[in-house]
Amino acid sequence: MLRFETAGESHGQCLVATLTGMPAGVPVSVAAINRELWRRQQGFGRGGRMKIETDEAGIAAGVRHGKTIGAPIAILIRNKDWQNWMDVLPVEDAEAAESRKKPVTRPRPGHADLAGALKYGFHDARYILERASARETAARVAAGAVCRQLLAAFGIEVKSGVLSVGPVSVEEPREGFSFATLARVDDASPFRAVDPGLEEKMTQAVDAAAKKGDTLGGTILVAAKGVPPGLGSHVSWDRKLDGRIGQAMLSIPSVKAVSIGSGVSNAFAPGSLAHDPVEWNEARGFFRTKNRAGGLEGGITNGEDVLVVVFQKPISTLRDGLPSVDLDTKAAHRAQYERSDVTAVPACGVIAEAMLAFVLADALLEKTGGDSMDEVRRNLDAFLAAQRSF
Ligand code: EPS
Repeated sequence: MLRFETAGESHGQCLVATLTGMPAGVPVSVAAINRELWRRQQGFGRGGRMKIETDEAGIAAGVRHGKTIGAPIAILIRNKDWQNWMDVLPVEDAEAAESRKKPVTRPRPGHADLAGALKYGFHDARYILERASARETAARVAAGAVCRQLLAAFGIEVKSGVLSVGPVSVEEPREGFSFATLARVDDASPFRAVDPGLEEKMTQAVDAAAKKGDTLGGTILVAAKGVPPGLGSHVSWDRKLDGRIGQAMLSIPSVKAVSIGSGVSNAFAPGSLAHDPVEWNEARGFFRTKNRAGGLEGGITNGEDVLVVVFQKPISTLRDGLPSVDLDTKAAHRAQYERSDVTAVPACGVIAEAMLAFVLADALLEKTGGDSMDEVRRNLDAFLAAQRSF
């Protein structure tokens, strides 16, 4: 139903997001998009680039008088750093352009540099890293911010919080995490940690890594509240919503694993403790006494909160460079250093929220159909009424 694409390189003119398939009449606030872009730029351990940029969305299409019109939405985010790279990455080739290039010939293990250079046939990984850079995620966050506004109109809220950075971690409770785990997350804090008491230790861990020229990954809980039952389907592999969430999360740079609810710890638990008992009462209908399934059974939402844990590897750019090989000479050489972050776990949480908002908005529209908000609302209300009288 819903599609989004991004274009743009880290040091090009701008990033672009297009979002197609939104019904007409979704209220869109540019300030709310900019708030999400601000959140993505925060966090202790970010590199120098975040001091250069103040990301702001410009909507070029699809929104008029504060509401979507059903047409494709186009959002632009300018790169302030472009002015420092105009001669390095010009659109049209120019005289002496070759001498202004900033080639990357010693690929970073863990980065797209080598795989991309081999695949696209470049002996300079510059074009690869320009697009592989996590800068692209600003455009995702902008598109996701529009999806959040659709979800908010139906009482669905998406949030995240950092569970761990490097070795500093909260423990998963026996009943699993919940939306309430996120109650104390403060967007203005250095880590957006679910336990603010851990932020000092996280700061020390990142400081210690930075001193050694090292980097740190971490884990994040991403959750959605108010999700109706019946999104996704068990009937085909590609309609299972947990699979679609997994794909969306694994597409985020540096994310290498995803757990739906207590998916990882359930693999080590007996079935009697892994699953969530079903109860029923007049007020709530069917519900669960806990939510280790993360709100998804058979690839279908069950009306409980959707819970996802995202695992981010440490950033692959290390100050001293890991062992690598020069693309031209094939001689052993330390990997090249490019300005980077020591950790970006808090930002990863904001990006994961955007991706979850997109997948849920897509699944909601798939369930309801509808070209206008009125139609979506009518169809959703009818489905929910049928669920209540089941
Ligand atoms: C990022 C922008 C990039 C990096 C970082 C995230 O900007 P620059 O390369 O100019 O410093 O700071 O990207 C990476 C860590 C990476 O490996 O690409 C951003 O906007 O989030």
